[in-house]
Formats: sequence, C-alpha cells, structure tokens
Amino acid sequence: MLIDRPGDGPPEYDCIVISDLHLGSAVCQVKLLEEFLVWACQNSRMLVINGDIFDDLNFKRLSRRHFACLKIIRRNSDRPDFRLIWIRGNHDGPADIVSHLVGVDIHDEFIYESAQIRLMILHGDQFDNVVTKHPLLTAFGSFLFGIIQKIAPHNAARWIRSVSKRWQRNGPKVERGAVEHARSNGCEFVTCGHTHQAKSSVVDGIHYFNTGTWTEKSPCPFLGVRGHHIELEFWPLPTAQPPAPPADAASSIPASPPSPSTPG
Ligand SMILES: [Mn+2]
Repeated sequence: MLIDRPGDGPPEYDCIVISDLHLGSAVCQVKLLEEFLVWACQNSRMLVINGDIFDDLNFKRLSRRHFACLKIIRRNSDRPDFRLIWIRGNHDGPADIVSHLVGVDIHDEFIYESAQIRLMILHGDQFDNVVTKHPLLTAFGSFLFGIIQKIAPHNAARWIRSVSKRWQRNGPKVERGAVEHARSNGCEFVTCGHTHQAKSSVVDGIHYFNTGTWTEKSPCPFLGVRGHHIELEFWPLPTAQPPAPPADAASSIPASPPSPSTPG
C-alpha cells in the first residue's frame, strides 16, 4: 500500500533515524510512535530504525498498537520511492528470525551517503563492554528492570538510570567507539542508540548523535537529515501537522463552511 504525501512536493527529509523503540515494553511510547512512523514515511525518502525495535522476542507482550507500528513498517518496506533500513540492536534477537517476521533485511551497520555527507549508522552495543563481555549479568539486569517496570513504569526507568550508570549502558564508551569507527570508515558523522540518552556532540572533528529512546516521556528523539543539515529533533515537532485523514473521512468534510444561518 502506498501512502500519499500531502501536497506534490518532494519529501522534506532525505533520511530519518530512530532507535530503541522497545516494542513490547510497558513504557514504549507506542501511541506517539505510531503517529511518528506515519509522518516519517510520508515526509522522508528513507527511514532507518537503528536497533532495539523490540524489547525482547516475547511477542505475547505486543499489544494491538505495537502490531500497528510493525504494520506501518511492513507496508512501507517495499515502496519504490522510499527506503526502509533496519539495523539490529542487542535486544532484537537473532537477525534472521526477526527479518522473517517483519519482512525487512537487517544490517549490522549502514552508511548513509549523499553528495554532501557520509553518516555511519549503527546501534552502538558493539562498543559497550558491559553488554558484550558480561551477557549473563546484562540478561539478569534486564530481567530485574522488567519486574521494576511493571511496578512503576516511567519512574522506574528514570530511577534505574540515575542510581546505576553501569546498568544503563556506558554512554562515553559508546561515543568514543562510534567516533573511532566513523573515522576509520571515512565518515564525518555517526549516530548510535543503545545508551537511551539523546546526545549531540563533536569529538575531534567527528559529529556524534545519539537518538536516545522511545521509552521515556515525550518529546521523543530522532535524527533528521536534510541535505548537509543533520540535527537531533524531537516528536511531536513544534510545527507537526497531524497525519492526513483517510480518504473516506476526508470526503465527509464539507468543501466549504456552511453559510451562517439567519437569525430568527
Ligand atoms: Mn535499547
């Protein structure tokens, strides 16, 4: 199914990157996410989902709304005028299983390249040795986190992050590793997720962006690329237009306002 863009102009964005959706998690901002995905598929030439689309592979935790997000991704994955790239994250499980389920190929990393820029995109867990060297400890941490989330969803997410930086992936290490990796691949821009902390910095001439997560209260972060202009933005946009209503709903709206009735 093709989604028509409002107006006839080209999409405003060349590429949009989001990460750490954690579908299936009780704290995923799924209502906002659904609205954002519809908008992004209408207003960008490319959407990159940079890892941790799922919280885990227990699909019983996916609600109707979570499936609606997957459906948007699926129905936009084979459009000729749009590219959807999915990069694996440490929560996503085996790439071959997930790519079957969603009908999209999964990459370890992807370089967005235009006449103006080279942007390295990867999840970032590769540079976090708490996750890579201590998988059992990390699994136990996730298990505990899941229990606490059920008791006090949003407060728990914030509390855990403030109490233990160690549990919450190592931000500076991810940033350093990502910057080095970008440099060795000839990219002046790099973006990761994984740390769940949105960030934008310049390290030794390399621009680093972290697209945070969609498990915190709104506004939720994404990376927008327009020509040579790259910046972290947040949804809802201050100027966001709500998605166009479906055709049948639009036809029921009168073309011109009803004429004022005469008093009497
Ligand atoms: Mn994550």
